[in-house]
Amino acid sequence: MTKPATLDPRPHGFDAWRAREDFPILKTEAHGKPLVYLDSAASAQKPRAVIEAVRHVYEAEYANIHRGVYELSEKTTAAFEGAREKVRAFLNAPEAREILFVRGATEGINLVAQSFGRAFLKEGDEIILSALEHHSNIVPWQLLRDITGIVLRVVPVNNAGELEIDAYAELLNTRTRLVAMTHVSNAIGTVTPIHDIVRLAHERGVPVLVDGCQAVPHQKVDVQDFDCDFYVFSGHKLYGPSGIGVLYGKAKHLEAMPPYQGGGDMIRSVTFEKTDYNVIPHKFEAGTPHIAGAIGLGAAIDYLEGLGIPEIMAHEQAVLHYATERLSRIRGLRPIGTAREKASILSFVLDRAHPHDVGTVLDGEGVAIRTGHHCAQPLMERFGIPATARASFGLYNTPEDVDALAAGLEKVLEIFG
Ligand code: 7TS
Repeated sequence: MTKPATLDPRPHGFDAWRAREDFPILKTEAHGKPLVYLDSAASAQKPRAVIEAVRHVYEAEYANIHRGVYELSEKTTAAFEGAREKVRAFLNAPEAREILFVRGATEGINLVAQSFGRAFLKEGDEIILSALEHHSNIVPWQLLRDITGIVLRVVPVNNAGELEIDAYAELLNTRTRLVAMTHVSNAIGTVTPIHDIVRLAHERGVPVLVDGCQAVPHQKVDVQDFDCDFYVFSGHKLYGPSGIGVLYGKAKHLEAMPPYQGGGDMIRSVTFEKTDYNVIPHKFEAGTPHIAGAIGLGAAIDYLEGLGIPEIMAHEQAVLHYATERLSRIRGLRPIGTAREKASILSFVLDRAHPHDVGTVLDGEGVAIRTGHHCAQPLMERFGIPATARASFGLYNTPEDVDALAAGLEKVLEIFG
């Protein structure tokens, strides 16, 4: 296949065509056609380095952690804690004890809602969210609202899907106790101005939780530079295993917060009368964790840093621009989300076909995209639509993938046109 002249294959010191070789699944077929995977925002595919790291754990280095006095358990513990250190460096967090392993972003947000929220928030206190949020950053706060009587305030977005920062500044008031905001919208790709969000909140002494699920795969994240109080992401969107994720929290918050779950590993001593809790991070890691998952996530971080995150970002931005231009030539296609700053996520609707029909026709062509509300129903409502078709690009996507998407959409028009 010839590469479109509009996109130099290796303009950024990054070779996506070579990187594709690292992902065995990209050699598979769907409906007898080569798989064109355009759903990395839902979950990214795994490079061989991650698959091998997980396999190595189970074949050679597996035992339970933090408890065995024997060599094998010590080795596994060292690998698990080594992964924590890799995450610390990846986020540029000051200390490894500020990195909590959780099941994913969803659990990380629920942890903050149930621990920080129940301990420190009371009736009438306010939390600010945005219209861009994934349900994972809405529902945990509603559960907290049902228990405590807090009030949720929502920052609107403009027609391009950009956060209305002036409205945000106005929502901040003396009752605001927390801001919980996405870094990148999963549904439409908008990148939010995290520096401004944090600065304005901190001017009022309000802590900020950032949902970084869709940011970490696409850009360098530095929690000290952002100065955010909490940052969450899921391993599976970062080319790592599913069932493992990260909650970064400033030590001063994590130390003040009560445990989220009780069980093994999170205690120092237990009697029937009284339990002394362990230090952070262990206080928040009750029970046997996803050991191989954490180690696999560490391998994913090594892999990405080997390729270069700025280089990956430049490549994905080039693919995004190529796709935006290419799809603008599809008759009746309307992009949803046209923010100036976007991650490589492209949502759209066609005036002649429902997104689910678009997804089904594309599937027949081997092209995997996500259709639906993307767990962001309030955002769909904002745009007056029930659903979109969404193509999301990872480091392994190329202009040929965009061409396959465009060809599939032409087929949709033939059928529904
Ligand atoms: N926050 C954002 C911004 C997300 O995109 C997602 C998942 C979550 C939280 C929840 O992550 P989890 O790993 O705990 O489930 N987003 C998507 C998506 O866009 N398509 O499928 C899942």
